[in-house]
Amino acid sequence: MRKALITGVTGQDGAYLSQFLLSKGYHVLGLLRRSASSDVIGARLSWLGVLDQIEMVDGDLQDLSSLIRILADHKPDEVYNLAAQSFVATSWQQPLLTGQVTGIGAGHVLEAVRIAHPQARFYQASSSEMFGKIQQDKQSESTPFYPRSPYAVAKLYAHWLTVNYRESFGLHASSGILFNHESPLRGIEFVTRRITDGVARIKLGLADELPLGNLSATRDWGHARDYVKAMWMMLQQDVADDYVIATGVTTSVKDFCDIAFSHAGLRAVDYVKVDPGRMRPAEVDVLLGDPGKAEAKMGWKAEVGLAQLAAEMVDADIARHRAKIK
Ligand code: NDP
Ligand code: GDR
Repeated sequence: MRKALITGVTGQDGAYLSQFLLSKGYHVLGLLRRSASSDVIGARLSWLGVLDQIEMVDGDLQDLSSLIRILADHKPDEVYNLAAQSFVATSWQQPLLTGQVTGIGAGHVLEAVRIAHPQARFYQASSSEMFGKIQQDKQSESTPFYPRSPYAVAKLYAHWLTVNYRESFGLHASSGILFNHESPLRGIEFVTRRITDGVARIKLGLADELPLGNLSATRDWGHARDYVKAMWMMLQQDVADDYVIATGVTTSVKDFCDIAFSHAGLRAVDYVKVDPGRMRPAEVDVLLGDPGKAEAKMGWKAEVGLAQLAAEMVDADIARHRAKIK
């Protein structure tokens, strides 16, 4: 039975990747950091019905010794480094913590692999945020990076360290440059989920407006379920490499609002308010990915379109709020 270690197992992608790997017959190990709220920490895994099929191992991305011990004891075939301080807005409030976890933390995982189990195949969760102030209209693996937040700077460190460990030590280390991907399990602070949760609360009479920040930013949004499959595909390649994972379509925050509100029979214009306090110190205005390499080399293609994604998220949020009201 193949064994995979997932850091960030309690997050959105960790949950979908666990479900995907379990369906492929893997033994899944999840890195779990100690929390005083351990009763709620597996909520996403429970939602997908996979929590009790995962072996949790105690560790933290900031604690190298715990990672070395896990790699030495369990010798996983594949290591997926998904753990991060992943919210861009918070990275201006906690830039150094973000650097420690999102940047140096990836270095800790790479070191643990190099020291304790270099045969493991390694996946790094890189990000389209690294393109930041875009240097080409459509971003591919060869587009120069221009990070616009402490988060993106930290991700760039982790990205290049992954490339460097592949070239220096021969590790099978791949970096997935993933564009935004969403789902009903998206964290509530990210814009799509803020919108679909807001639609649900307005629809059920629990709120009468939705404050948002920059409505003109555009993102290339896909579904997390499609994207975790691409992570796995990268580690099945004979030669490790880096891949852009995206849909090739970009949509503004405003248009996402229109799609989500209209799914619930509402008009976004009646409820969305711009709150200047939600603007970022430096914005990534437009992102649009070119997933051509992933399709040509791995046969990967996004399957879920934006309307279907938004509908699934709105329906899930309405169901959640209905269950609370009852
Ligand atoms: P989430 O924010 O949902 O999950 C982050 C995970 O990291 C959580 O499991 C969290 O644990 C864990 N974590 C945070 N700090 C530590 C730490 N010190 N030690 C161990 N674990 C820690 O992120 P997503 O699932 O959305 O994203 C997964 C990865 O992909 C992240 O690295 C993100 O930056 C990256 N990414 C995401 C994209 C997206 O659109 N979703 C696009 C491109 C890249 P806890 O539950 O305990 O807080
Ligand atoms: P992003 O996602 O920063 O792209 O990072 P987020 O959903 O937070 O923002 C997307 C865009 O929406 C604008 N926006 C708002 N954003 C939030 N969160 N809340 C609001 O009220 C709001 N109003 C407008 C933002 O300014 C921005 O332009 C996500 C994360 O998952 C990263 O970890 C990942 O690396 C990238 O996607 C790819």
